[in-house]
Amino acid sequence: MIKPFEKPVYVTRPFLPPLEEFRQGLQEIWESRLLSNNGPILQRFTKELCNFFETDNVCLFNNGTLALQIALQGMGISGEVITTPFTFVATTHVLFWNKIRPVFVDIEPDYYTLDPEKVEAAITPWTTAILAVHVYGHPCKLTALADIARRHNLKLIYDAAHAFGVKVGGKPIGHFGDLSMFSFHATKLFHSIEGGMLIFKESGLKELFDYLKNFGFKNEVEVVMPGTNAKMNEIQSLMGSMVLKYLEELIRKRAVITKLYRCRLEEVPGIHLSPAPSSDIRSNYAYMPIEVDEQEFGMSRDALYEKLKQWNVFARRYFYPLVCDYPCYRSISVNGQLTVARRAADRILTLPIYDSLELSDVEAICDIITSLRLGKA
Ligand code: T4K
Repeated sequence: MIKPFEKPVYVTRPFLPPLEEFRQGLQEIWESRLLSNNGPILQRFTKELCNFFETDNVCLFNNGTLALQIALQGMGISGEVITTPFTFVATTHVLFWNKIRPVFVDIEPDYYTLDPEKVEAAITPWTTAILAVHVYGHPCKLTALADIARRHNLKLIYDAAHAFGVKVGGKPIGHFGDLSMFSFHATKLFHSIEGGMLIFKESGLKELFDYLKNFGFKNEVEVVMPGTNAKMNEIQSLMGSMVLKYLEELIRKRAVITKLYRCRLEEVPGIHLSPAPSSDIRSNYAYMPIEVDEQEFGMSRDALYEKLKQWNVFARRYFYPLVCDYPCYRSISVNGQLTVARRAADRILTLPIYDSLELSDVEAICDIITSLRLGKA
């Protein structure tokens, strides 16, 4: 008989730097009394990220949603944008806030990213951009999407909210496409409590994004455009800067957890995992998605999700329902059947994964899942 966990095991827990380290950082803020508006810690953190991403084209924001919303506005994206319905709602909301029509197309079945063939088929004279998501940190079909964007003269924008630390062919994932947005939300592998970042090709966008996130101020008396307020503050920057120091260690720990999950679950009938990534990809192990086949497993994904709660395990159905099924987007016609996306939304459960999750807890979660299949639990 497997015992329930004494304390809830959540899908994620944020990494926190040692409190004493953070306190020392706060000391600097207490002395300067600079809390926001392009303070010294934000400037330092920006430089650290420029080094990390090997580019000067970095702009920080108070969250990923506003970062992406401002990106679309600054780049002048309009008309229709081809995107995925299998994502967090914010990916679509930023289009709505820019009065852009989302065109939802299907995803591919291995890594759940936009299917390039479906993208190409959905292009119309009104299409101005592709907004693809590196969902779970899985890189999109980068070459195929870049080829389509080039041939049709479209901007290629990546929602890389899940992909901090991912590299492809040795290059940081932010180097692909015209622009990438990263979320630094507390639930992410890398976080700054809340926060967001844009990385982009065209250097000229930096000034524009800086205006847009700070009310359009050029100086004390000049407002050059109607901007909003989307600035990252000093405490967020401090947290981000401290977490960055631990990033490699966090990724290493998650790699070990992922390996154990894969080893325990890949042979379980009715549980399907994405293929291991190709050797040129450095993963960040941000999420641990499994697909549950109701027939083979003997229980639906939703039943498993509910059952796990009885053991104090709070997995999540990222991403269910599909964005196009939320009432606010239901009136938008979708392109094609979205067969793969619907299947993913109905079958995927994301299991707990975070640096401080003990391997013995991973074993216990796998024991619960396998025994539920056999009807023993
Ligand atoms: N694009 C994509 C593809 C995204 O996934 C996201 C965000 C965005 C864009 C937008 O970026 P941001 O504007 O958020 O920077 C969470 C996050 O709020 C959201 O940031 C994230 N995606 C999404 C995938 O997940 P919830 O509603 O699932 O979070 P919540 O509060 O239920 O947290 C999940 C678990 O994490 C909790 O059960 C316990 C744990 N937790 C959470 C928080 C906030 C902690 O232990 N401590 C914490 O402080 O949305």
